[in-house]
Amino acid sequence: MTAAPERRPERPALDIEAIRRDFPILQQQVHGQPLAYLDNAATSQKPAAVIEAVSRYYREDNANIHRAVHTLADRATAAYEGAREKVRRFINAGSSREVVFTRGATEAINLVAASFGQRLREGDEILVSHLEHHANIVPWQQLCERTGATLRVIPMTATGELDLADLDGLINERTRLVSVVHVSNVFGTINPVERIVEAAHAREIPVLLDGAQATPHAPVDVQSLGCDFYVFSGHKMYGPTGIGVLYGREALLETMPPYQTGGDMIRTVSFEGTEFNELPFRFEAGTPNIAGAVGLGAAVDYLEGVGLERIAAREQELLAYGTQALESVEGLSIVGTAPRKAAVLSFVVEDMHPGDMGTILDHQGVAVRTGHHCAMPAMQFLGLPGTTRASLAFYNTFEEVDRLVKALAFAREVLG
Ligand code: 7TS
Repeated sequence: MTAAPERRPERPALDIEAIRRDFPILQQQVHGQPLAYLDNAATSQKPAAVIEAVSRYYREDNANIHRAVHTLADRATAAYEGAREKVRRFINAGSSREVVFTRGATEAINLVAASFGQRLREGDEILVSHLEHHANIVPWQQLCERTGATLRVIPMTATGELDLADLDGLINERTRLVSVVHVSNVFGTINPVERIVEAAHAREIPVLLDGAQATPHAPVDVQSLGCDFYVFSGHKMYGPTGIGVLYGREALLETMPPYQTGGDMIRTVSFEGTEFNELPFRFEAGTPNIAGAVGLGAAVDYLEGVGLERIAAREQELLAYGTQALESVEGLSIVGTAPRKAAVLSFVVEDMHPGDMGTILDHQGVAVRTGHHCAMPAMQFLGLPGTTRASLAFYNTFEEVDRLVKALAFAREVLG
């Protein structure tokens, strides 16, 4: 190992110690070591404000929404719709009619594939990229199998970026939808999605952006991105599991048939037929995850309190430090070296299997993810069975990065 990289001073505006105290789970030890939680791309930890909002909802306000006239039902409805408005503001959607609550990014994509997908015919094309999470591949592949449409793929490069050289050839008169990831969960690459939106819109083709790894890390503005759909998960942005969002442009959502059917998504039902409810309720059949939405609203409040700009700046400092620190580890190669990245560090170490390494790191109190990261096509392209991935959040510290590097050196000793 070479000399330790230079540390930049902590930004005085962000009190990391105070922030870490907001996250009860970070205070624990694992295998006798302080927990260094570096698996934030899988799911991030929850601040007490989110945990308490969910708990308070169940303790004080719980009722079903949009139906009864009693006080608790009013409060529950106000809390759920209040959360929708917070999310609308958070992504700068033009209207809360464009914010549909789902179980997560996966369900949001499945919703679009099931509903928007009904207009697909044999010979049509859906364009995704080689960098996608399985959640943005399999629903389209299944849709293509059902309809006879073809799945086309924007290629990737060895650096974990999109190869857009032939973008204008890939988007053609048969393309019905372009669906690409905003920020890669494996490599951290921030894709030039504006360029893709522009190329697709030149042919009036709608674009879905998978923002699961974007919303936790930097401000997202769906109107300035210009996308038609934007999906994300609450649990990756410090909110609860089981809640996520589909943003859809109102004019487009209006043209789409329901996804699931049942209660709450209807206006009138008789045995002669059913009239569907207005947006966004038309896409939210059944009792939704009310407490989850409330928790997501609290996560939005928390993120806005800390400030997305400050979070992005802090994470860029951690990324720069972590990149330099990992490069000093003998035999280690960082996988994914795009110039614009979120704080994701995927790597392989010569002669070491990622799975073994994950276990040894865990015994040092360092939590990382190892494997294919639900992006097997990207791994296949790189000829790798998997990587080890440290994904950082603003509450992580330079010391935790140092502990990762130390634990890696230890793993090399044990396994080497
Ligand atoms: N899209 C991207 C880019 C993701 O990273 C993930 C989850 C999903 C979609 C699916 O999100 P879900 O909340 O619906 O499951 N990514 C990861 C990961 O990188 N490690 O574990 C889950």
